[in-house]
Amino acid sequence: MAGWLVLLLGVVAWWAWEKSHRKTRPMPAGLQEHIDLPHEQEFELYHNALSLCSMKTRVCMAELQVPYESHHIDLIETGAYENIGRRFLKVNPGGTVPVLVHKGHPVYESHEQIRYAAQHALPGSPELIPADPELRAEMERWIDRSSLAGNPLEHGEVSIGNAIPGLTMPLFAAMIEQIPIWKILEGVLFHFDPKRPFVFMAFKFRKLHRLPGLTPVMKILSRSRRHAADHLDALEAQLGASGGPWILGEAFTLADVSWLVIFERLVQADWLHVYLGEGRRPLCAAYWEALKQRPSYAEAILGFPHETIAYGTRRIREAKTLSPELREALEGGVA
Ligand SMILES: N[C@@H](CCC(=O)N[C@@H](CS)C(=O)NCC(=O)O)C(=O)O
Repeated sequence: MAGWLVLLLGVVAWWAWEKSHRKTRPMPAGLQEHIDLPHEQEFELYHNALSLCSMKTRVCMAELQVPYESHHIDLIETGAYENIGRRFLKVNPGGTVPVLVHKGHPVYESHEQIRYAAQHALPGSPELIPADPELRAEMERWIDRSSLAGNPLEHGEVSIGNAIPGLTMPLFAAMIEQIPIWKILEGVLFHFDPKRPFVFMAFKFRKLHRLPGLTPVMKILSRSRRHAADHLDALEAQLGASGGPWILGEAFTLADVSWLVIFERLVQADWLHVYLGEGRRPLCAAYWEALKQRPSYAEAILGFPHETIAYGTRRIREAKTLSPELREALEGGVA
């Protein structure tokens, strides 16, 4: 009995010590000149293969042809909670990726990172911000309409970026099959938002085919699907108005950087056919084909393959093929 008590006290003491050394707090967006981080290159990027926002900053750096030191940080979906480890929290006490570091100073929030990188790229880098103030304002609106800001499961009506986490839930559920429970437990103990690890636990226990039984998840999913459809309709109209091939017309801008990764996630989570299949939104379909031809797509997306993402996409496709009920639950209704 005394032995158990000592063990229990030891565990609690360890947890309390760890917790006090893994303090997180929301960080302000943009460049933090007062923070100095160790660095070797002018630009360094802390990012994750799956993360939508990380993909965006990688695509931006590739478009600008700016080299950077790459630090891959695992999230639980790709294998471990490295983002809430003591080392990474020194880089971002907010515990999220991506973080762009310029001359040792971090820039937080991917939509700020792409703006910052485009303004501080090397001389001779391609221009991704239009000089014309009206076009620039238009570009900003399309960046905002694809950014992930605030609570990732709310405000999908404002931005498709905030509808994406909801749409990614089946992919999370599939990927988490590959991750041992004890790794998710680390999140339960130390994550800044304890609800998130619990959701992953629920996915782990329910498994993909029983996802439709999780009513709150299905509510978020169907709301996110509706919001995504509305944003894609707006994009279809914009591509028609601008004449394409890009959002603002002839010039490829940060708005396109920001939307490229939205389409990539629709592929990864197996939604693309729902939104663009059978001739739906033909201008978006042509736009996505054109985006995939950009060298930045090969470099920043295909260049960072991840086994667990590939497994997750395969798994969703197989599960929907094997179970028409699952397909109907996930895909039926609004497109
Ligand atoms: N608004 C932020 C979002 C950052 C964010 O939430 N990143 C996610 C990955 S896309 C993350 O690091 N999540 C870690 C976690 O939930 O444990 C940005 O645009 O950079």
